[in-house]
Amino acid sequence: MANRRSFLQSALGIGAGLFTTDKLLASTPQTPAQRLKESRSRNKGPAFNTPIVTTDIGDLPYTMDDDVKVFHLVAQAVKQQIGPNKTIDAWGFNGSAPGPTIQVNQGDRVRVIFDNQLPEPSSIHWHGFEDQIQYDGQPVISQPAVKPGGRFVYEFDIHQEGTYFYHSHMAMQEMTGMLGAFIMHPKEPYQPHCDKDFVISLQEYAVLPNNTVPNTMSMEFNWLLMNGKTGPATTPLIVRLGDRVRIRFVNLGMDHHPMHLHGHTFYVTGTEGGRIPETAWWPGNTVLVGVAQARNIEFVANNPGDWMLHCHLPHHMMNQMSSTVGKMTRMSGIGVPAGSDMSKGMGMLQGASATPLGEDYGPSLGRGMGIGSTSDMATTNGPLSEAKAHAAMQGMQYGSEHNMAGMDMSDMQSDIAPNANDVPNFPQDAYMEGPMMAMDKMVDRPENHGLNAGWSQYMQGMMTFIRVLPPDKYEEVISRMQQAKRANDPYASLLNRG
Ligand SMILES: [Cu+2]
Repeated sequence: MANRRSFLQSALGIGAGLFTTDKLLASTPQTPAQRLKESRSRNKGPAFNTPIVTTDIGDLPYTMDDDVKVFHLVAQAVKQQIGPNKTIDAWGFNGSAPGPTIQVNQGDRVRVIFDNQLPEPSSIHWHGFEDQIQYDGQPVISQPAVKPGGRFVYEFDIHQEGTYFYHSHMAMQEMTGMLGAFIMHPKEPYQPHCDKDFVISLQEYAVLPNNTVPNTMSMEFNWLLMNGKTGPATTPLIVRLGDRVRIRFVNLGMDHHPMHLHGHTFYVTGTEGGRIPETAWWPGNTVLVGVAQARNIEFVANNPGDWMLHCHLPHHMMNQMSSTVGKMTRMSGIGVPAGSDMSKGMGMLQGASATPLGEDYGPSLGRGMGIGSTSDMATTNGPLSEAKAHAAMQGMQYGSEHNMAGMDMSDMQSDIAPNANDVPNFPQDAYMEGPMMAMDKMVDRPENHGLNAGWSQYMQGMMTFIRVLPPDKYEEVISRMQQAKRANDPYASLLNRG
């Protein structure tokens, strides 16, 4: 009964505003199982804000200076591994792109010490903040540009609530990864209580197949990311059957993303302007997250299964999309350039002079100025000689199973109909799904435990799972996540609860 009484005190909001999330979590006497049961049965849960989980990214830690929460945000060049065998040179914050999520409470005083370790000026804009002009982060217009090696200190009294973000206000820096989520938890916790709360930042990059540097001028994107990872490297969202779940999408790129959830109907409960009154929530299974917008969705995960959560633009459900690659095709008869390695079979690594992928030509994806142009120049983003390709794709030269540089495309024949070549529209451009693309082992992690073998062959681009697990499977996955003891685990706040 003691637990019950404590729960009711919490539910009634007694003293709720006085507690930070961490303090309240530490002092809440119920076991996680009891707490989840209560919240499921009542739909009006304990009066605390569920800490946010930013899969694959995590949080920016803070220290206290009297009553001020102090964050130290460092802009820097980062190596961001976006998928198996694919690491790009992005610009981000504190080791990742996107940068770590900042979580504060409404009413907090917040200081962000910003250090610029980039080779050019920068500054940080706080997207959606009703802040003072000197902290708005527009170089020269509202503050001095922060020079390489320089520092600027931002100060905020947090009076808003909702899903916000921070980013460089310089367009090319935005396009190379300089953004992060900034969550303002409300003083009065949202009702109904959500058992899980996730942030997913949506990004796209244009990176040529054998390169590491995003082409920030390009309008043709071939890597589509959630929290800095592309499917199947995205870490699934783990929830327990019956949990009420909130997902906050943040978009700071060049494309809009219709985010679609399988198996459930959700309500849109918040925007980049904060909470939507309940009377104005609208139901759906797809929410369009436009550029510079945030969209919060909530639903009760009442349908067990491994459900896809993904952008529904077909070209955003693929990796390595590039019109300069040509047909990715299969060994199926006469006239189809397949059946040999990537260089001979597809020509994608050949460097004949004056071709779009030639040795003497920075490939297109927006960068080339036209064949023969005197403005063409060698860049870190090209060109595509086989030798350079192999140097840039060392991770792809594993054992025979994943030796893509010397890949035998006859592997792809196994699931093709004998008359495939007689069927109009076969082979499709960039047809890449199938057994050859399975890489379950390469993306193995506790959160993937129990997925159907071969799952990874049909998950690419801006895709992940929300795994709605019955109690026994949920406990098993959570236990494996705990045993992994990963440093700076983005799931730490959830794992520490149990
Ligand atoms: Cu999309």
